[in-house]
Amino acid sequence: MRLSQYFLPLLRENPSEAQIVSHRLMLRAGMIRQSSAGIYSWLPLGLRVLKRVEAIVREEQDRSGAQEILMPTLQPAELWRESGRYDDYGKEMLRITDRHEREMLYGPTNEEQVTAIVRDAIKSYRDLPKNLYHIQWKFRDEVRPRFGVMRGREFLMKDAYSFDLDAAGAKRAYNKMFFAYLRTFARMGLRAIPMRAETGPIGGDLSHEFIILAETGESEVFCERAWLETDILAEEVDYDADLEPRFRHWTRHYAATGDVHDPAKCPVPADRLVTARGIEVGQIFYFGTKYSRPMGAVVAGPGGEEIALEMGSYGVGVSRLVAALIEANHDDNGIIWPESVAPFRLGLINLRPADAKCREAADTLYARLAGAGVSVLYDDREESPGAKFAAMDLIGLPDQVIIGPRGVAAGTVELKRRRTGERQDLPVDALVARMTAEFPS
Ligand code: 5CA
Repeated sequence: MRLSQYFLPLLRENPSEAQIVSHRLMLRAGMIRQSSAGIYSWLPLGLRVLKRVEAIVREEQDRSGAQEILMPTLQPAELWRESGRYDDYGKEMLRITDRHEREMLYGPTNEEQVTAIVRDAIKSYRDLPKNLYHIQWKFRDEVRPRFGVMRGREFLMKDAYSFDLDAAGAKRAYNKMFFAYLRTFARMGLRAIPMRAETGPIGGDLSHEFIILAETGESEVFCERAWLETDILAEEVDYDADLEPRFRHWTRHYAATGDVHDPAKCPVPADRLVTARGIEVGQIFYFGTKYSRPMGAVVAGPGGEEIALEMGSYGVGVSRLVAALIEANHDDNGIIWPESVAPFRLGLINLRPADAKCREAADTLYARLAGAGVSVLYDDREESPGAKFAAMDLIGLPDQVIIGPRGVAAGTVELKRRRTGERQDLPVDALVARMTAEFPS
């Protein structure tokens, strides 16, 4: 993509409404714009990151055996009356009336909707287990939407729902999601610690929140110091194996959110306990028959007996993750994207677009890299070098390749790694080989 043609409305000044660094940088880097309180448009650069985050979430869900569906954003109120949550949910639910005076709502979550689908389609124990997920916009009329997409009113969530015949099956489904989550966040380069958590309006008695420690986090959390030295899993997981021993291993260190932490009962001595703030990027729940019983999601067992389905639900804050990734990866000059979610692999800066030789060298390199499948944002604008460097640092692509008259004369380009600031001159062929070896097309 040529920057001269790209829609990238950068802001020079820090927007006054943004209180945390990720919100500031998302606005300054032209990733999002606010539409109304807690509701945002995603601009090209932001959307590319959102899609890459979504793709990692999707790959790890698929790998674990969950199947993707797509449910609507608007749901009928009757479904929520069946579960009893229509009145309980309170003001956080955005209620809508259609032209026929039918009561609808913009879904804050989908337990009811998916339970109705499975209830109508699955009648026999032979058709279980199942785990269905979707990646869809949600709406929660938060009292205090804040911090940009971190706590929005409209936000993108991956939510999965498992259906099993008994509690043991439901725990197997829970364990699979637990490991899918460890892998998902690890692939994004994030240290997300699974912590025992309260179940809130979703219900149930077993739940973990996946928490990234950050000073700007909204939750108060407590965990054993050993967690901070643990390398969080990205290794292979055999989803057909019994994951319970491994689950025990990964939950052996104490970690709990403020809602469930009880200092009087905490098993960890004070000198080994870390009290911190964290960002919740995912939460998983086991709630048994809370929805299946009132909604009649039952199947016939082997002896013809009725079995109410054992359920769990599993959420990832996809849009929140984009902000969380920035909280975890930035410096004074801007964002530093991990390669796995970067909007472009590298930024190509032509220092002298007016110089015919520089232009030809940069155009040729751009075409070669693009042809090899490397995503490149090519700064071909007539701007000062300082402005170009500042813009590239702000948007945080993992690598910058700089072309100037000196290098062109010598047949080299300069490679700058955004994270370390390390610079090196490379022959053009070596650069292309390196980029294509790292990212085979
Ligand atoms: N149905 C269950 C699991 S599928 C559920 O709704 N869980 S949740 O309430 O914990 O939400 C799942 C994830 O969505 C959270 O872990 C969080 O990362 C994200 N999330 C929740 N509320 C917001 C919000 N207001 N803005 C951005 N992300 C949010």
